[in-house]
Amino acid sequence: MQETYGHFIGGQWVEPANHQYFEGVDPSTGNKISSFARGNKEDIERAVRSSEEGFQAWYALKPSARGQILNRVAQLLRKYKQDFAYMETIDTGRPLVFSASLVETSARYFEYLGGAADKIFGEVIPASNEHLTYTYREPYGITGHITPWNVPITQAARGAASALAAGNSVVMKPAEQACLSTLELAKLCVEAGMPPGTFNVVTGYGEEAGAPLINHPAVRKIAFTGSVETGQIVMRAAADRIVPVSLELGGKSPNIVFDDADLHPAAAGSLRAFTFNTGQVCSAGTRLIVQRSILPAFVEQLIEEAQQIKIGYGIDNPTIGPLVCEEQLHRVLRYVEIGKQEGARLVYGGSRMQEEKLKDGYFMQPTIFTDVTNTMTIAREEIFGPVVVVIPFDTEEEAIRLANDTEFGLAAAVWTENIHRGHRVAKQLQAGQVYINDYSPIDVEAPFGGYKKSGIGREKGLESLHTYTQVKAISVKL
Ligand code: TXE
Repeated sequence: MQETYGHFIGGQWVEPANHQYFEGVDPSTGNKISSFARGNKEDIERAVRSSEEGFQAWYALKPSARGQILNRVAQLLRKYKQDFAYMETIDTGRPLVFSASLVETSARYFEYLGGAADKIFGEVIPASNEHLTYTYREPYGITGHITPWNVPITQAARGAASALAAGNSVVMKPAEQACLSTLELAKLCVEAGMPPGTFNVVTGYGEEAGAPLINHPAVRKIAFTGSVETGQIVMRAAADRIVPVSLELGGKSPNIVFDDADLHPAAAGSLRAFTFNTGQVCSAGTRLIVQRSILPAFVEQLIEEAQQIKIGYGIDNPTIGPLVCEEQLHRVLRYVEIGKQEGARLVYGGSRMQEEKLKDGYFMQPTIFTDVTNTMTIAREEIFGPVVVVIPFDTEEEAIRLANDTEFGLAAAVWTENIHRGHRVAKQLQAGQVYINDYSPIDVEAPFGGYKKSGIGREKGLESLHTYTQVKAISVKL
């Protein structure tokens, strides 16, 4: 870890064109951790130019050679797991043990997609008897990635590993709130043998560094994860240039608990669903839809579970750490006020932590609202903090209707001991991922992405290789 970071372009640290830096802050203490380059259009220009060369060198390699390098990245991530976990923790506040597990997930992205690099097949198509018709899946060239701050290491690894496995080069603009691990990951890729320029990182603010990246004519594919509002800006920019865009946006994911569910694991899982990473997860289960007959017992169990949560500095391995920055804390607390004003009943939490040790950090209690209707603001808008709304239902049809009554569609869950009902309900839920009797995003092998306003396209799994390739059909007269 360095005191000052430049951009990572062409395999080296590069000073920002305007010589300006901004401070990264540890959300547990409010203390500065490092200074980061404040990128602008000139820096993006430089990164894209370098990435053109990077693409030529990377795509010239045999697919299996690219795969071997990606596998080496995975090995190095494991070798430096503790260092990366520490960086993630001081940058985001997340408990160290979870950061370490996310470094392992990141290694898995490189390993899994590295293994796929030489298995991106075309097809022979029986079009006519006089022709041989076949397809190639080809990379786009330079891909531009804009990532958020909630899980920076896996966001960076997920997009980069897929794009690189497919033969593209990458220019990434991580979120200004947490960019440390993305920079170090790009450096690690060079250590693993990736040609310089294949994976460049420009840090800075959205409008200054993100906008020139998505508008750059040489960037042939854009991948964005973040808010719906910024996603719309990204999509408009992509429309102006007619480049493909994949978007992974927000969520307000329903988590349905039927009265035949095993109560204890359902309550524990439902608590994890909205508190993991202090609720800063796009697929968090934030609308808890509970069958009325078990509502009092379930809420009581949920509160009991919430009381067990330890809040503290990520480095001390609590259950949850702080929110990522002061702005996010205030945003979440504003939603708590809106919930109260709308008539929802606050039955647990709802406040910033006042404890002496925690008062300078951005900590808040897990928060549970009952007496919520699905039309309230706190049931409709993504809060992105450890806040859940509990909504009752009577029948299976009503549960499905409530679950789907949202403009989002990223994830959903169903808790029931009735296997027929579990599958039946899962099939009717409008979401890109559905969990039955669990609330835990599936590992790197399964596709991930949103229905409705939660996004377009899929990351993760082999499906992500389709996101980062275009198809060419060739026909030969026999
Ligand atoms: O997001 P933004 P913010 C949601 C969550 C959160 C809210 C706001 O509800 O509370 O969004 O977070 C870059 N051109 N999610 O403001 O603005 C920006 O620099 C190009 C859900 O942090 O979308 C950062 O790198 N880029 C989400 C990235 O976009 C621009 C995770 C995301 O920032 C830009 C994060 C512009 N004009 C927030 N403006 C999820 N789906 O996981 C900003 N950026």
